[in-house]
Amino acid sequence: KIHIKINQIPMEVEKGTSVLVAAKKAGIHIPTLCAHPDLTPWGACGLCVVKVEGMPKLPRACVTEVSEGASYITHDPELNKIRRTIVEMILSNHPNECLTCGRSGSCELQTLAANFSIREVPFESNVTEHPKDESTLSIVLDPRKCIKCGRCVLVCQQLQDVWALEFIGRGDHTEMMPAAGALLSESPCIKCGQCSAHCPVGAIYERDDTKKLLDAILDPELHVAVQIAPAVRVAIGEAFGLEPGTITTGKIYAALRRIGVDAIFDTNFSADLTIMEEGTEFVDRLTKGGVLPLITSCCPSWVDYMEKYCADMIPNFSTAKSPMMMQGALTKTYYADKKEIPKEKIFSAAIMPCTSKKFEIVRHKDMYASGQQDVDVVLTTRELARLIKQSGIDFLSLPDEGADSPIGAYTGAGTIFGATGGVMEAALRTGYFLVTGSEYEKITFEEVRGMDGIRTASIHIDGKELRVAIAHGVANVRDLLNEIRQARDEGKEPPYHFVEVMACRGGCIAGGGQPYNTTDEVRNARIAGMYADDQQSEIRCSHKNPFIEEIYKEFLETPGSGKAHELLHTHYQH
Ligand code: HC0
Ligand code: SF4
Repeated sequence: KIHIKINQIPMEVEKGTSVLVAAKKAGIHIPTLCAHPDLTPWGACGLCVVKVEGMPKLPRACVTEVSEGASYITHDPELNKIRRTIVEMILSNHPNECLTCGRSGSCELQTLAANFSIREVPFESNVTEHPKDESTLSIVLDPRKCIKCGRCVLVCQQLQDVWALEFIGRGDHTEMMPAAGALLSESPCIKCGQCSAHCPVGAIYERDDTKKLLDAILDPELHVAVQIAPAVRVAIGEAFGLEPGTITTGKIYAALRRIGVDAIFDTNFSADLTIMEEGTEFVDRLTKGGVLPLITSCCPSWVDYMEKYCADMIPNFSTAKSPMMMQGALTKTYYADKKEIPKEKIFSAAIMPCTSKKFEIVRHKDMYASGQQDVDVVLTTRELARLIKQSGIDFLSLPDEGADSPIGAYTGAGTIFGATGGVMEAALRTGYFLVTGSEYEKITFEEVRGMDGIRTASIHIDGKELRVAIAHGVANVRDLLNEIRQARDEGKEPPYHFVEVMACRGGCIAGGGQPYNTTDEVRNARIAGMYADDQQSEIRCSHKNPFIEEIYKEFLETPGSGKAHELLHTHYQH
């Protein structure tokens, strides 16, 4: 432990703690535009300068470790003046477009300018002209608004190991963009949107598709059906002042009805269906000697990464579509038939925590399994929050409503898909039943939960050992894949039977389209919300969802049937 004083308050902190983090522990907020708890600090913006008693220079709190006996001053009129000048200089290079900026109201630079009472900028304005990059369906890059904090580059390189964004150029001319002037669509970008979730300003943001949904609602010819993803329900409340992890499922349904949607379904229903299809595929491979490990494929950024960088693993991928795409295909077939609505008159929308889902809906011709585009538009959690606000809905005072039938009811297994390890746990609950024919009494598999980047566990079912592995955050995947490849190339038994991968740290609860300010603390709270939703569910195993049993009986026949393959499975390409 190290003993320090911050603003004359004595405190004890762990060795290696930065002054920035120590101050936060003392309840003192030092401003910064570049540091983020997910990323290695690099002292780029200079806003976090502090004073150390007895020392002439002003160290940057984010990259300075506390030293024994030191006394730090974090705020005084002189430091305020320095910080104000830094903000003014950044503003002189930043376009004055707050009114039409997607980050207005949540922009960290705007907040600083407001807090420092900046009324005019004393420096000459110098905004670099650069066209927007709108080449992907998921995110928009607006380099003119970039303040060169580097968060997007660090997240793309450190958390995702993708390197789509790089520091291009030197000094004042540095730009954060794909190498060699390429567009994002030509870069290795996997559309995870983590850059947009970490950008403090409006330089990278989700493509806004709210208008597409509103236009469909306005069209009297169209029947608008919306599904909501597992992770949305534990995060959207943050946009209305609720704590991360608060479950607001019933209010989301109610809000969508008031916005004018005709039918409200839940992606969690299809998560249960995915378990039936993927679970059957797994048990089939296990018992008939198919390619193992089976690797989950419901995360579109992970699919994009795999197709681009590890196509040799395609045989390992589950052919089951993601729950979102299954739900879309069923909306325009099973539901359309039941309601006697022509499928071309159905507009199918999805609310997702993810920017990559915007691209998944057109990623392969299999995404048109109904004969139409199965999902017409994807809105992220952030977009839905805006839509609720612009619709004049007081979210917090909404009643809790239910989803519509028959593809709206879900089990606890469906909901935990949103957390890292959740797909694995849901699959094990049903896998146990598929293998043994009896129910697993304990229901939960705590050994696959947690936030370690790679987790492995041995599960014993019916006297057989099942080895499973879970990775989240693409940077954690490489070692795991190499271990699997090595065993394969040496003709050895695979090190695992079943592997779950999610591209974002924490899983979908921390997807690139979730409310801002996601840290591990927030991730853990949202994950706790997912497990609480599971715990309070009456039915907690996918195979026990009565509507799943019904859809097989009425429409899909059996898991893995020809019809199931036609609608619910997909192909991958090199
Ligand atoms: Fe996910 Fe999904 S769990 S990818 O993380 O599998 O986005 O929340 O909707 O499709 O269900 C995201 C979240 C989903 C899908 C589900 C899966
Ligand atoms: Fe990198 Fe993901 Fe952003 Fe693409 S979307 S640039 S992969 S962080």
